[in-house]
Amino acid sequence: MRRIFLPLLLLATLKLSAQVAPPEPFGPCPTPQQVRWQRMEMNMFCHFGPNTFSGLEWGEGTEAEDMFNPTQLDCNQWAAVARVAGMRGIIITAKHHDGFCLWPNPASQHTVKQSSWRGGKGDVLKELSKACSKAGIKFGIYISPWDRNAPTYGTPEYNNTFKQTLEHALTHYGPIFEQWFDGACGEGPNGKRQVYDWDLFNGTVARLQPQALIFSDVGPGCHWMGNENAVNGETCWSRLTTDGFAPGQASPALDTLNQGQRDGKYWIPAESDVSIRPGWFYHQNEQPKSVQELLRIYYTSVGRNSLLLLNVPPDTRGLIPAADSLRLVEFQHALNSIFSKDLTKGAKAFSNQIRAKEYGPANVLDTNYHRYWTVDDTCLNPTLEIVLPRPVKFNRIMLQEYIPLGQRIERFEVEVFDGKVWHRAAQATTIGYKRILLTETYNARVLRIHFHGRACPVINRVALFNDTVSSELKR
Ligand code: FUL
Repeated sequence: MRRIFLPLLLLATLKLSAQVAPPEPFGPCPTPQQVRWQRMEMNMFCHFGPNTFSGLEWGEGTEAEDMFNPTQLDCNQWAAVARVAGMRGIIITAKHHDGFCLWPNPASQHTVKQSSWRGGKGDVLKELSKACSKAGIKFGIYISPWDRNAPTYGTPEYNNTFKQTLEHALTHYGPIFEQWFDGACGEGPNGKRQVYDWDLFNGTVARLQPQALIFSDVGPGCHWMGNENAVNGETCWSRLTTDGFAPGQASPALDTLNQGQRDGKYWIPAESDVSIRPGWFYHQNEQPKSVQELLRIYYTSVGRNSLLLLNVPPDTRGLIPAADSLRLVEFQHALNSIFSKDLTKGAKAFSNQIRAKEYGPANVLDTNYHRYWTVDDTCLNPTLEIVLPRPVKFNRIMLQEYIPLGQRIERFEVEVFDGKVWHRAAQATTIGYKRILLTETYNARVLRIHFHGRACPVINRVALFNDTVSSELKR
């Protein structure tokens, strides 16, 4: 009797607990593509084109096609550098404002085909897309709507030419993970400003590459976060109301882009684009940023609920210069030395409220992305306690919300017990996909986090790290 009863009882308990439903999603939520994209965390941007050779940042559009003449182009080297640096994707300036196309675009007379580079047979998009797929890196393209070369720019006809440009680039180089649009707009030869047909442009991307995220000032896939220094708002909602706005001059205010909107209607996460060098394009006399500066960039972008798009410009040979690739190796080494050792190892987690066994607090300590701690729907202010197996020195606290169920936390406080007294270590607002708090160095035994949610918190990770490379960074 006992022998039958026990397994049955166990089964019944398991079944009962398996029946406890997860929390309802809160507010607008990401699509599976947006979740996959956010989890990439860091991508590489490559500005490459006639400006690489002229030393300009914005080409005039009148540059001779022959100006583009990389002597040793090797996109496998770019992909290898990206991989070593921990980047998951590469986005290239397939066409910048000067209009020059790095692929033989039949909708333009200003492309690699008209140049004498490789006898007019060269195609950077072909080489890079191949190199990326070989290296297991995703491939994305930046195609500037502003075109200082196109004769029809400034007229409605240009929108159709631009659509054809998109159509060609989006159908010849395999899957595109992100289509990058900037909002820059100028006047055409007729002296008129172009009126962009964004519905046509976005619709073309959605039709041909439905899985691609569209970046612009206002999304719809992900949005510019308002500056080019990768300093995201400490409060950063992945929500934005973009109705009535457009990329460029009609975009929302910069601080709105920087912080997102608590009650934004759509899920449009932030992307931080920044260059490893002062310019976007390669200039001989410029140097890459220091590891300290790159770490700062990481903390104020990835650490504040944003994806980092780090520009690393190839030089006139068509290679990423040694100074930059070396710096990226050092950067990756620093990230690894900080984040490969989660100091909560062996810790135990407790909470004052539990929804069901499968949503227990221990879930915040494992690395399974889809396992999270959550509480009853009505409990908006639970407390989580992490008891460390021994006193642990740390100065970085990482938290992650399980964003498939929306962004729910609007405030939280962290207290730390060092064996004698409690310290108020941090007080912050949003978490989102990832938040890294930069604190004093504590020698802690217990960590207590008080969450304040707009709906019951859903937290999939809490981790502690000790950064000895840039411990002077405190925010
Ligand atoms: C801006 C452009 O004007 C810059 O040249 C650069 O490409 C930057 C990433 O986007 O809109």
